[in-house]
Amino acid sequence: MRNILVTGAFGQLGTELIPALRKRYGGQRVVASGRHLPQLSPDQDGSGPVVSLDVTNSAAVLETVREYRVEVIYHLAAILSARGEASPEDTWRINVGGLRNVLEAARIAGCKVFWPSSIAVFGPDTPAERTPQDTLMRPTTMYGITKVTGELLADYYVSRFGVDVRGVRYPGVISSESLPGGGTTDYAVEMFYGALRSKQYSCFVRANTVLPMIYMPDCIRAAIEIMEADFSQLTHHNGFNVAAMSFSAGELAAEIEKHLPGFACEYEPDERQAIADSWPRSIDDQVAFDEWGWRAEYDLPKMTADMLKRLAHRLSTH
Ligand code: AKB
Repeated sequence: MRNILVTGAFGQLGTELIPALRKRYGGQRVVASGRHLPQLSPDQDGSGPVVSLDVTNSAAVLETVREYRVEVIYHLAAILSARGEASPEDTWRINVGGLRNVLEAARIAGCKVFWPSSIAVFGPDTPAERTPQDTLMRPTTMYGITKVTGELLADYYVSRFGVDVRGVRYPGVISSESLPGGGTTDYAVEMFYGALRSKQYSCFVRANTVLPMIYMPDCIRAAIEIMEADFSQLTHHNGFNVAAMSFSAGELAAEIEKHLPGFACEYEPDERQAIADSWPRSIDDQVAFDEWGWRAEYDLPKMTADMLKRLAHRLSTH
């Protein structure tokens, strides 16, 4: 039996995708890889293979794919939007170079690939409300530019080489098990930590900033469902819009306060405000529903209640 390789396995998505894949397909079949290997958490420790892999090293990517007899790659390794503005060179090298190396290895070794794009492919000229699947994509961040390039490259590998590459455009991802790093939507996760730890948070975007978000269980389900969809039913392959909820930073604070009375959120916008302002406020994901049946389960109240419960438990036990 051939195996599944996850790159960027110790980031925000990987931390929860790895256990989900191991539960579904078997622990020993799922190879978790990262440039730097962390101290293994109890649920990762011993639950499956772990390997050090720098995705910018094309030979190492192909070697790992061959050594572990990989048939599916979930390629998550990337630099996010805010960090991308601090290091545009590295962002291009890792996001575009890394993807190209993975696609080449997939072409040579006959693998199927999942690659996440982002709402960052859109820019200030894109319709901001219920942004359609196929629309203007002129992002103003390096991260967004790498994601548009990635979507085009992934589609090229589908049409030119017949490689099975699929993916979705994630909105901001909210999760209880690990913090995101270097993104613009990070405030939506940090706010929960601030609320539980000290009943206060200083938010780096304005209260009226509205962005699309998704809760991690939906995010993981989207990755698995698109990969298990019937390829012949897909017209699009990469960059499916997936929506779950849209809310302002102030609405999130108010929802948290319902559970934690006295929670106080202040707003001190920084340079990330401009990035947030260039992205859509809500997403139309009808095409994902039509082609592979996508439907989100979590809205703002349901996500907030679950997130507070899980994070409170995690913070009290770590
Ligand atoms: C970011 O904020 O950079 C990411 C994203 C929306 O892709 N969370």
